[in-house]
Amino acid sequence: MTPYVINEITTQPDCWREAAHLAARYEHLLPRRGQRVAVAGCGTSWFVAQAYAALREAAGHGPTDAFAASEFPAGRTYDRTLLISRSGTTTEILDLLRVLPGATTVITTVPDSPAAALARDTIALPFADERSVVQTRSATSALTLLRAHTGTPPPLDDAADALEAPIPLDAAAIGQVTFLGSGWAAGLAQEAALKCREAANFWAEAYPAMEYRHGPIAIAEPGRAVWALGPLPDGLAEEVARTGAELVQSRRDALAELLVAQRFAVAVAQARGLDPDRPRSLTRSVVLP
Ligand code: F1P
Repeated sequence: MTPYVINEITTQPDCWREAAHLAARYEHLLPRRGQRVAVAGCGTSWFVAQAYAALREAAGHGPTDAFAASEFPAGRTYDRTLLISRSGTTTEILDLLRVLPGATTVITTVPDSPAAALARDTIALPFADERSVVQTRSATSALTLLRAHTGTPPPLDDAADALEAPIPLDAAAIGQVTFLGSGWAAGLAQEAALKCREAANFWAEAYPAMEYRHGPIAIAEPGRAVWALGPLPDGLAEEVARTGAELVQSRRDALAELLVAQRFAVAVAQARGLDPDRPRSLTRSVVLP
């Protein structure tokens, strides 16, 4: 049987179109320019939060902090707090919603979830929900909505290309991948690495690109790879080449390049005889007793 995640990956451009339209419809629920904003999530949703925070600040919309929901600084106040949770059932998200003061908005694929009931406002993307445990289109659609709100439309041409392009590494042979990205793409690099760990039990790491020289490069060697989401800092490609590791780079928008990384993660799972929809030790969301 074809894994659900394959259909979920390939339908991302359609979901992104719809998500970008929602940015206009939910304008009144999204942060205004100049507001101090916090955004939190767990797992994939935390990495979406990181990417959005960097995007919003870079667009000049105001200070934006991203937190793992469990690490939200108690007592800190913001003009708006966004919580991202596909399921709307994650324990840390619900715990946070119970204590947060002020304007909270949940972005979820499940409009009647417990998180939606606790939040002041809900932005729902039911069309982007998944059957796979592994998040793909729900996360990229949430980010596309938030990105559209900062003024950037979805990179649909690059996404179409990313879904057709050959997977740039031999999924059956490569031993390790480190994903790198700068600014908003640092969060996307984390998400790409998480996809590999979740879907394929594959050793993948991620760093802000300029951090890579500060230790992680020691892992690079022949049979391993470094994969850039977005442009690399000057000189880094040459340094990676000297290690003997493969370097993957493209001109695609970093969010579109994430689709290639998602496809790679599924290819590794399949090469290993694993079901990428049912990752070892994972459930759709973490619900603690
Ligand atoms: C968050 C999450 C997923 C992860 C795993 C457990 O869920 O951490 O990112 O892949 O399946 O749950 P959610 O709060 O976004 O529903």
